[in-house]
Amino acid sequence: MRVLVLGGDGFCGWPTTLYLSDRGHDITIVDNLSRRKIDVELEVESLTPIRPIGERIRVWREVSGRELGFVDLDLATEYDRLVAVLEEVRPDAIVHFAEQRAAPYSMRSTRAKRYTVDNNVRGTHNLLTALVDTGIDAALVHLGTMGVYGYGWSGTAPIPEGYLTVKVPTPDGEIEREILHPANPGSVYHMTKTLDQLMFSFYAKNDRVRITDLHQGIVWGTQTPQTSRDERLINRFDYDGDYGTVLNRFLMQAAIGHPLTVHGSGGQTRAFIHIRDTVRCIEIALANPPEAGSRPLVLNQITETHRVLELAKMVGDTMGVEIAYLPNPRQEADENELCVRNDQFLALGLEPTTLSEGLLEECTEIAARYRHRADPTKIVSRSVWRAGMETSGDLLTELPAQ
Ligand code: NAD
Ligand code: USQ
Repeated sequence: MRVLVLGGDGFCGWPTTLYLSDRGHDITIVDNLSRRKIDVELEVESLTPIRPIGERIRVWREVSGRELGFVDLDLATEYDRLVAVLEEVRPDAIVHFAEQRAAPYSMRSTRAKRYTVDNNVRGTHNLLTALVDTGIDAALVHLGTMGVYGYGWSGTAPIPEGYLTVKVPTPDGEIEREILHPANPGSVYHMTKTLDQLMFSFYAKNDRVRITDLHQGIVWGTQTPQTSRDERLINRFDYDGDYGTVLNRFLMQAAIGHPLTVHGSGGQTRAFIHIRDTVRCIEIALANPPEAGSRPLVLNQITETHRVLELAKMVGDTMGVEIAYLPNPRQEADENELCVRNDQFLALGLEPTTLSEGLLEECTEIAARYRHRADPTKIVSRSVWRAGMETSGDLLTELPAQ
């Protein structure tokens, strides 16, 4: 297939690009490199050294013999160029990763809130209108989030895959309907994903765009077999208070001897998936698009759920580091249950990679290899959900000697 990977320079997009290329698909990356620019703004870098995009593509050609296209384009602001790229590439499928994806970043300032909404909502809408405008019938696979469902709303009831069956009282008795699961976002970032869902519903209904929305959990790990082929292909490893996600942060913190930064009591339960399963899920979704005219296909892209404290204890016990209970900078429940259906991916052949399979060690090894690149003053999360919320001071200001 000819596949456009929007956001193909990012943490999920780069390994997906290499995986799909390795499987024989023709890939063109579209990315405005905004994620790299946000690193400059935040004065932090991926723990792993990320090579410039041109070098990444050159090295992939050297090791695999395969070409990758690249277009530096802003999905949210360069509509005419987007249309031109679609007309030139005429993709069979599009994978859409190209959004501002950090909840803490989206809450750090009014400017960041406005940027996140403008970037994500306009980008997705531009893509949908461009597909209609050009008449290109490409299957669209979008990376959504488990966070659209919110946490705790349905107690211990399993979260369905996108749609909830409800009974509607009418004067003639109850009728049954399937509706989009109520949206319950916990950050401006998550809110943009709930808006994406509405746009997908409309364009699937009105214009018969074929859309799969993957409600992905927190991705952990860093390398895939493809990104491991050459150090210059290495994937991102975000560890800072805005972009680092919880399990990778704990693994990195343990590797540098930093106490594990549990927010509040650590009772939050979240869904997780390893990066190797992310790329596989995308391949599965590309191979199984919905029919034209049907509602968006929603798949929960997760393999397991864990409580934050349980993860901290597991990492802390294995690696001999302490847990620090910090004031939670987010507005979120102290504790929640989470039970998630993921039957569709399992039925389509996903074989889940779980926490216990040696990948924790692999990830810790990478963190240890690049520990010298860590800036301990970037670790504590300081983006607060409401002005005046308390945050912790730095727990370390210098890297401890090894
Ligand atoms: P990332 O920030 O590493 O990658 C996103 C890429 O998109 C970046 O390379 C960025 O430069 C690009 N981009 C952003 N806005 C753009 C625009 N307007 N035009 C062109 N390119 C643009 O994020 P990621 O972790 O790879 O996440 C990818 C997608 O998966 C996101 O949509 C995110 O919401 C979703 N997701 C991520 C996780 C996770 O744990 N990382 C979990 C669930 C869902
Ligand atoms: N947390 C800690 N300590 C930390 C970091 C986080 O206790 O050092 C807690 C947070 O308070 C939160 C939970 O861990 O309760 C998860 O936080 P996270 O930063 O790992 O994940 P989140 O903000 O939800 O966002 C990440 C990705 C986002 C994706 C989402 C999937 O950045 O793109 O959409 O995971 S999900 O959480 O399923 O919605």
